[in-house]
Amino acid sequence: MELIIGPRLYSTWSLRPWLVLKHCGADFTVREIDIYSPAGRAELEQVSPSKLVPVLEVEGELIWDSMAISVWCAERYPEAKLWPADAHARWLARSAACEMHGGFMALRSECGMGPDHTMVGPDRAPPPTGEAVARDLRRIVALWSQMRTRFGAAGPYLFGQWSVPDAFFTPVAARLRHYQIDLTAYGDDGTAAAYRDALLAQPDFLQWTADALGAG
Ligand SMILES: N[C@@H](CCC(=O)N[C@@H](CS)C(=O)NCC(=O)O)C(=O)O
Repeated sequence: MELIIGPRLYSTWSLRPWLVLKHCGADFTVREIDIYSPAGRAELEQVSPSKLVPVLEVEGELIWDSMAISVWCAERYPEAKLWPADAHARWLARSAACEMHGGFMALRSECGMGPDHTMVGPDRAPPPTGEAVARDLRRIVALWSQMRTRFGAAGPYLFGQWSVPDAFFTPVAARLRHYQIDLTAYGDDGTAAAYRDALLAQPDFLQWTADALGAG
């Protein structure tokens, strides 16, 4: 089984399924493609049906899209409990992960990741100023605070124990750090910031960080 990813320093989409596979204890190799180089682009054209990363190659099939890979993982590794056991929490966890998967476009574009802006490493950028990104940040603070308050008693993650939404929000935590965003300006009473810090402290994310900086 091979996970094909973009550069670890800034491929937010690639980080998500990698975290999910790690949480499952899956035995997989990683192929990192420099999608910003002509040779990497050519390789991507060969290996990815959508011409995007990530792609999981398993049993002769290519599964593209980070959510599709996460859904496959939940099927293949039920013991990893990738979604909360409580039905109500599970419904909301799926909503939260899907909201991240398909939304927060202003945050993504104004606080982009790429060769000049990395998810890991010491460089930092000034905070964003646009109203659209402020709306996204207020929504993230509200969502994180509500879920943590309601479901967070069993652990530091969004629904207490680690689940798929944590993988999807880890790149958001990295953007908040890189762009030095003060969440209190968006309504946080400290709950969202504590969750951000829990995501940044995940051992698997620290491994990704070390690998990214080692390769970078
Ligand atoms: N919905 C896809 C989005 C994947 C995506 O946008 N990947 C970016 C990587 S950071 C990409 O491959 N970009 C290459 C390009 O746009 O040419 C997923 O979740 O896997």
